[in-house]
Amino acid sequence: HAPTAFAAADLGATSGRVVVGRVGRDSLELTETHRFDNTPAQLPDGLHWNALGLYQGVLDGLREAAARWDVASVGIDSWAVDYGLLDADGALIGNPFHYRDPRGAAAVEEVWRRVPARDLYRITGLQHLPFNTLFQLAAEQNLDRARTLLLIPDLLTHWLTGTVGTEATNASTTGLYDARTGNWSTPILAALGLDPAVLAPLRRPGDHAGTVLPHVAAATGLRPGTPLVAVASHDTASAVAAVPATTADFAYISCGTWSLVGLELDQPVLTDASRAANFTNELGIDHTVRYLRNVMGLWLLSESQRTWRTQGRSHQLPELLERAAAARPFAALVNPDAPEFLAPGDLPARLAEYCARTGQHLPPDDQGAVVRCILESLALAHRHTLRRAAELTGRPVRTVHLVGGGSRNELLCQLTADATGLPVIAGPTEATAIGNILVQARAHGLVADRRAMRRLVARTQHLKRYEPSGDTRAWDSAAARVGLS
Ligand code: ADP
Ligand code: LRH
Repeated sequence: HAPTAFAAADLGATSGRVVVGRVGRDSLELTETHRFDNTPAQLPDGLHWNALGLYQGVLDGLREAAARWDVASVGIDSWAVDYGLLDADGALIGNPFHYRDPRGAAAVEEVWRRVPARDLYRITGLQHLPFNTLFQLAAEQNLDRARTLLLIPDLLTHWLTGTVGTEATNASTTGLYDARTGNWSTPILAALGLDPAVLAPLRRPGDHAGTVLPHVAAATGLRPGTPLVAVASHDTASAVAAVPATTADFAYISCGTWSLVGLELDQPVLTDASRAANFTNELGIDHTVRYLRNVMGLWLLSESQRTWRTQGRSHQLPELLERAAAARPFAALVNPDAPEFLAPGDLPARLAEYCARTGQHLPPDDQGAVVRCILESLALAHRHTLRRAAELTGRPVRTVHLVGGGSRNELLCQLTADATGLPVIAGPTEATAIGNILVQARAHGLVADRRAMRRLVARTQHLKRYEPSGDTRAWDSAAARVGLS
């Protein structure tokens, strides 16, 4: 049998890409047909995504895909939480807000007055992040005019097909989704005064999500009637689906703009201890639970690079990582999840301020020291989060799978192995696109189940193993210094 081609549109906060996966009985070959920057824009009313630019990038990638292969279906995933609103004519109201805009944070107290945080957790199992959809909606100015709310991948699916739906893994990040019933939470919607009719019906990964509109087929060269498959449209859910684990005792770090650090479970953990540790129970494929925490991730590095670029200084990764490798270990450490690192702006300066406040010294223009500080601090947060996850679930962890763009950062992989005292298996880099493709392939009948998906990834993709150095004592005292023991 010749392999079948599936197209994944994968929109990350750093970049968007279209990847074609050719899936055979025992083969998986990937080609990236297009990659484009995802650059937000600060407007007078706040920080926004460029939704039409992303749509155009997806069309460009699909056109290149269709020129080279007979594409059997298309799937779309993106970062979580954010949404667009459609009016009665189906037109997009304004530009979607970026989750790094502060408007959600300003609405948190008001939401908690209506539904106490403890009740929210009991129902949704969702970690508290100030930008969760429900907080953004409490600050939303356009709800009166809105007829339909669509999360970002669902908005693009709507533009490609005309259909309306909400994919469930991403719905689980809104704060409006009941983790116990698998439906929108009527009590939360009522308490917040949200009209349930604004929320589109739920779709599950593998569901049919419509066919490309005639003008989309004409613009891309896709066969008329090419289906869209609802994949795990939350990028992290697709990444976890593609973790190349071959045993049960694994943890994962989906490492890109964010580090999503945790375990795959069968049942949510909704205890007070879990809430206090701010672990989330987001939905994975096959009703699995992604029990994890957001760690600030390589945003700290990419935003530092952006700062240095605007200052006319060197900002290329290979050079920065080389300097970090040569820098003095444990010179300065931060808790990467400090809220002051969330917003865009001069990150080296904020890291330096944090260090000054905590009796450390970090010169913001010493690039080697800054990058070393970021990577060691991330490794400490990885270690802390993995240990908490194991404690809260009683599950042993013997291997860490690190997937996403961060798996190409050899220093970070080694530091994570050293800090955790566990072997780190790095790769694949494009786990998210692979998870997207394999859910389509499964819907097409080419892959049997989740384990077969993972085995296929493990057999076909380039992975690199990092052994821990063996002595975690230096890491123990470093962790204590930043309260991450
Ligand atoms: P997202 O999906 O959130 O946009 P990615 O998974 O694409 O993020 O990861 C992007 C990050 O991966 C970049 O910020 C960068 O730090 C890291 N990265 C990408 N390529 C390399 C590389 N060649 N070496 C080291 N790090 C890399
Ligand atoms: C990673 C991610 C993460 C969310 C954040 C908004 O791309 O989807 O899982 O918490 O973006």
